[in-house]
This record gives sequence, structure tokens and C-alpha cells, in this order.
Amino acid sequence: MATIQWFPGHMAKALRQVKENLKAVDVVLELVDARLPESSRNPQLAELLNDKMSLLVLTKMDLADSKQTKAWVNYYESCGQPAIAVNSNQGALKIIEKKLMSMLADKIAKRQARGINNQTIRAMCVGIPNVGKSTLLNRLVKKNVAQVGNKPGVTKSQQWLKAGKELQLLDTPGVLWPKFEDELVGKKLALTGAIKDTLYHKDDVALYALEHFIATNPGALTERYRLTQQQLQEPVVDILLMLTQKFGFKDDYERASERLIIEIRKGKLGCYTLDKVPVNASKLKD
Ligand SMILES: Nc1nc2c(ncn2[C@@H]2O[C@H](COP(=O)(O)OP(=O)(O)OP(=O)(O)O)[C@@H](O)[C@H]2O)c(=O)[nH]1
Ligand SMILES: [Mg+2]
Repeated sequence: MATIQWFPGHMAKALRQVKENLKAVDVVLELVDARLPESSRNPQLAELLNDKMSLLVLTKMDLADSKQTKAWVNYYESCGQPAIAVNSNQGALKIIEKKLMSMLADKIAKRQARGINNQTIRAMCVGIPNVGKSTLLNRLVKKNVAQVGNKPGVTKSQQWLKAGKELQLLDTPGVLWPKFEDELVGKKLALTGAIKDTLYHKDDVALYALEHFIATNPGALTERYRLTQQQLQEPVVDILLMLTQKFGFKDDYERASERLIIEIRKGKLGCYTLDKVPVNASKLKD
């Protein structure tokens, strides 16, 4: 597929602002998608945060394979990167506040020793578009103050949100990076909705998705689309054409690709994780 490549001006600006605000915050919430923790981790942001205390939050855990999510969290923790997985649409998120407070315990104690008592913790939330930054922050402040939407690029500018006296949270626009060195990363990001739909070829992404499910969960395809095991042995292009027919779209495989992508995003083919936990820990950010 043609390389997905662009870097709109507002992302460059957002990245600059993240850099400017780093000194003003105590901690950073770096959000990644639990379905693709490494592929959804912006290397430019990760580099900026290198020396900063940060909590890696794997969002949308309800859509990811739970075993793999656990393995990813363990993996990051074992590399010294505090990490946590959440479903921001359900359950209490007290666990995040608790984790932040334990990470900041030393800092808070030092401030107290200097006589600063009523301390406000400032946290900045960063990550790629559509990863769930505004949703998570709304939950933490218990109000729907930040605009959310199921498409990339909803938040256009930074916004401070207050969660009581003790916690202030900075919402930021999603930022991607100028070039995906690995074509597969672009396909994964497109499949999970981090890239504007007009910027990629839907059939390329659908073919990748079919390959992934044939390799990892063929039963999901046979069950939902009544494809036989034998049909799944055919080349993926032919399988996409079979699906196009089954959807009643004649030869409009673009439309069928779009339908398949939407269904996968909604979890109609079950929970899935696109990134494999690396075997070699040295590959991770230290
Ligand atoms: N299933 C599921 N959906 C989630 C979760 N968190 C967020 N979402 C959904 O993801 C979509 C994007 O959420 P936003 O909070 O707007 O994402 P964002 O990171 O602020 O996006 P930008 O402002 O565009 O950068 C919305 O449809 C949310 O409902 C989650 O944990 N699980
Ligand atoms: Mg947002």
C-alpha cells in the first residue's frame, strides 16, 4: 500500500506545546491503544518524555485480548515503565489516581518537608489521535467537559481540567509522527481508527485485517461471515471478494472493506491484539 505519510501543521504545534508544558507538570499520562501498544506509541512523544515521570495507560482494554494486555502491562512494568490498562467507558478509574499518587509519593513528601501542604498534582495527557485521552480525563474529573468523538482529531487545542483541588489535568490534541517507517504500523493505526479515513486505502487495510484474523482467530471469520475453513485457504484478495458478495455489494470491494473495518473496530470479530509482546526486553524504551 502507498505509505501513509503526512504531518499536518496542528500536530507539529501540538507537539511543540507538549514540549513547552513538560516542565509545568509533575507527571505525564501517555496513552496507547491496548490493541497495539507499541504501534500506537508515538516515538516523538516517547523521546520527549524520556526523563519525565510517566504512566503508560493502555486504553480500550475491553476491545483487546485480555491475556495479551496483561502480558503487555507486565512487560512494560518489568522494563521500569509504570503501566496500567483501562476501559474508560466502564468501572472506576480510581486505580489511575492511586497509581499516580504512589508514583509521586516521594515528590509530595519532599514538598511537604518544605512546608508545602495543599499540593496540586498537575498531569498532562498525551497520545495519538482517538486513543481516548479526552474520554479518560472526563472520567477522572467526573464531568463531560472535554469534547470526545469516535474519529481522530476531535481535540483541537490544549485544555486544563480540574479534578478536585488536588489534581489538574491537561488534555492535548492527538499527535502522530511524520512518517511511519513500517508500513504495517500504518495499517494497524488505520484499522483501529487513529488515522483519518480519507488518508488510506480501505482495501489495503481490510486485506491486512483478514490476514491477521486468518492467522490468529479464523473461527471469528467462519462464524460471523459463514466462510468455510476451505475458503479461508484462498488468497486474501479472493476472500475479500467473497465477503463483498456476501455483503450484497456486488463487486464494490471498497465498500466491503469499509464494512469489515467498521465491524472489527466495534469488536464484532471479538477482542484482538495486533502487536505481539516482544520477546527481547532490550527493544523497549529504557
Ligand atoms: N471501547 C472503548 N472505547 C473507548 C475507550 N476510551 C475511549 N473510547 C472511545 O474512543 C473514541 C475516542 O475517544 P476520545 O476521548 O475523543 O479520544 P482522543 O484521544 O481524545 O482523540 P483526539 O482528541 O482526536 O486526539 C470515543 O468514541 C470513545 O468513546 C475505552 O476504554 N474503550
Ligand atoms: Mg481528545
